[in-house]
This record gives sequence, structure tokens and C-alpha cells, in this order.
Amino acid sequence: MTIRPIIEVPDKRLKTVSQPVAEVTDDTRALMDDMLDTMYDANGIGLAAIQVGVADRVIVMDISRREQWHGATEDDPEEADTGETGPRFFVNPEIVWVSEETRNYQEGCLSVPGFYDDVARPAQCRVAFLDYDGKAQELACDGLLATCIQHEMDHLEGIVFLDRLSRLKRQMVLKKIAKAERDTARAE
Ligand code: GNR
Ligand code: NI
Repeated sequence: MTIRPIIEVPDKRLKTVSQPVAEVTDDTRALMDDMLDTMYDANGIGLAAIQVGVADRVIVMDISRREQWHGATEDDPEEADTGETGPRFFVNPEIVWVSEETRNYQEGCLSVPGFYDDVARPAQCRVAFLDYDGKAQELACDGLLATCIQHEMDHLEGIVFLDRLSRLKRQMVLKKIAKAERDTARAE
């Protein structure tokens, strides 16, 4: 298990569309183990493989320590999983259903450090995927789990949450990041 460096915007690799995994092998599991370590080390609740530079459709998640990011979530329908159970692994995930109801959540991203903003997404969804053992699963998601899985699946399409904000906001953030980078470069 190794902590890998997390790539950050404006790194172009974050715009890559990730490729399906042909089969869940020991190599896939080694990647997922590293990703989980990397995510915990960075105090994140989810991580897509492209954030460590691997363009495979692989996601790890653990929202049970979400207090680091959020207060409690409210009203979760009984059927849907709010995901308070420790590590989860998703290979080749597909969203098979989304609710019409949307919800605003203040999102952050390990690839956009220090910036948070509200994003509206479907409040609930169902996801089909392969688990850590390569077994096909389906999961009904609600609350932060629904938000987080959709945020991670965006990464698989080369999308970061900034892309879901207004052009003005996105450009403001990208300018700030560029300026911070220039300032560090000058200081070195
Ligand atoms: O750690 C993370 N927290 C978070 C909070 C609200 C909505 C989405 C997320 S995902 C983020 C980790 C990350 O960047 N995953 O890609
Ligand atoms: Ni992210």
C-alpha cells in the first residue's frame, strides 16, 4: 500500500476520459488499495483513479468520516444507502437511474484544494458496478453517498466540479490557482 501523489487542476490529465477495466485482477486491487491509502492520507471521502494519474474506471470511497467535511445529512429514504459503512470500491460504475429531485451540496475536490462551492445534482441515484472481488453489484445511493459517487463518476469522464459552476466562478478559481502557482515559482 502506497500513498501516491494527487494531481491537481489545471493538470490536463484530469480531462482524460477513463477506460473500462477488462477484469478485476490483483493489479486492480493493488491500485484500489493505494487509492484508499492516498484518499485517507488526504482526508478525502472519495477518489477516482485519474486523480493519481491512472485512466481506469476505478473509484474508492469512504464517507463514514464525512464529519470532516459536513454536518449530518437529513431525511434518507429507508431503501437507499447513505453509505456510513467504511471503504467502498467501484469498478466500471454506471449510473442506471437518477431521481428528478436535485440537491445542492457544497463540494470540494482533492484536485482543487482549498475551494468549495455548491453543486446541484440528482438527490438519489442507482449505480451498477463491479466490487473489490469483481462481483457485479447495484447500489441505491442517497445523501452524501449519491453526491460523492456522481462527483467521482464525473472524474471518469474528465469532468471536475468546477466545470459544473458558472464560467465566471470557474475562471475566477483557475486564475487564483494560476496566480498562486506563479507566486510559488517566484519564491523558489
Ligand atoms: O473529499 C472529497 N469531499 C467531497 C465533498 C463533497 C462532495 C464531493 C467530495 S469528493 C472529495 C474527494 C475528491 O476529490 N474526489 O474526487
Ligand atoms: Ni474530486
